Amino acid sequence: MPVAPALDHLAATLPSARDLGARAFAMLAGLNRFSDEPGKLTRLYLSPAHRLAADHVIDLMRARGLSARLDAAGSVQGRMEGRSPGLPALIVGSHIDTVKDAGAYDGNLGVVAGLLIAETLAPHAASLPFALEVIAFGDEENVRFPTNLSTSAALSSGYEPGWLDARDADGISLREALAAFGGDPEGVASLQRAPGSVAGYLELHIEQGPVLEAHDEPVGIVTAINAQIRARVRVSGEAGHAGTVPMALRKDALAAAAEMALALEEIARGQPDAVGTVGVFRPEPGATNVVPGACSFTIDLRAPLDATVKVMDEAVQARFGAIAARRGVGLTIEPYSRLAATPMAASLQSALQHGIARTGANLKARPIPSGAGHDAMTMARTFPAAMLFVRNEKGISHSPLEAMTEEDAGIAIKVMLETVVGLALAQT
Ligand code: HGY
Ligand code: MN
Ligand code: MN
Repeated sequence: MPVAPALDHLAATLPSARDLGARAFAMLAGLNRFSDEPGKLTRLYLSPAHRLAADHVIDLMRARGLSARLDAAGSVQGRMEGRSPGLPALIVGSHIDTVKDAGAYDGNLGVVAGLLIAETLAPHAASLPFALEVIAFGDEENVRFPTNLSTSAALSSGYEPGWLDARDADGISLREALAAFGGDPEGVASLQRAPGSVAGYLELHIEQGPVLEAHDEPVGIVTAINAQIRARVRVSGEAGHAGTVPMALRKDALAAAAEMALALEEIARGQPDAVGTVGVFRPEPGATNVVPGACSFTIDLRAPLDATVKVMDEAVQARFGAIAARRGVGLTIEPYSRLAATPMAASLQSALQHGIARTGANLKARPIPSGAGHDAMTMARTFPAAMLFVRNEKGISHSPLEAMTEEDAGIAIKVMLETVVGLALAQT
């Protein structure tokens, strides 16, 4: 079929990287007004700020020709039909939930990129060989509930019905929070997409690491996403008077947990390209003059290979058990998240390489692994998925110090746009 003249014309009239960068930063400023903590960016899954941000994204989508709705799991789904209704969708997405006191770009940038791509392609939708969808997932950070990329899992596979009964720190269940948010707990199961209904998933995301900056390159193509295990650990000892219990008779839960945290650090240091983190550490009762009777903490183990994560997991179990036995304290380790190492689709990696070439800029298509988890991991379970990384300053992320340049944002969104146009031209 001859290339639709509109697409050929479109390819020659795409907005510049500079223009895309400026529009992206303006859109990010608007989106990041919505936070649950004044003066910080905190937007946890199903929070009031998440709902305000979701409503804002719905408005942005509708203003750009997408039909848009909040889905049963609390994500925002926007869709634009292609040259005929019901075609498989090319999805451009990321997440709008954040960690506590987050940076402005983690997740949000990828959603804004999708909006700008939709805006550019909308006038030519009737020539597109696929539907275009933009999705703002809502639970990628899994900070509020012990879930695991739940909202993208709902569309792909691996959504665990038990998550609906998980409770946050205030004892609110995900089911209750989702209903109050305007989602539909009973409707989550029907979000799952048939394999043929999604042509592919593309996600633009800040690297959150130092590699691109070290090579002075603005973008990289993700080859695979690291495997990870997360678990909750609870140490139970004996609370006591800090002034009277002799050291030799103590069952100090915090001291035992601290020794375990250092053991975890040592285990991770001993494995190739592995990382291990204790991010949450809660001694009880938390009073100066009380020997802690209990201590709960989380562990997060990651590595490029499943086998390495398995070795670390087994070493942690053994070392933690030995520490607990020696100190006479109780120990429970409850894994709540396991993600296998996830290669990105070769076909979409080459589409991104082609997109980089189409920009005509002198850009390298550096292959780069991802240490951070992303919704692309779950989407890759069912559909071809790929990610483009963009440089961010010193790789700092999950911090208000997260920063990037408008110029790099524009370059990266231009690459994403050219990738989508390239996919359309190739299928026309
Ligand atoms: O923790 C992660 O890897 C991601 O940023 N949620
Ligand atoms: Mn992210
Ligand atoms: Mn993140």
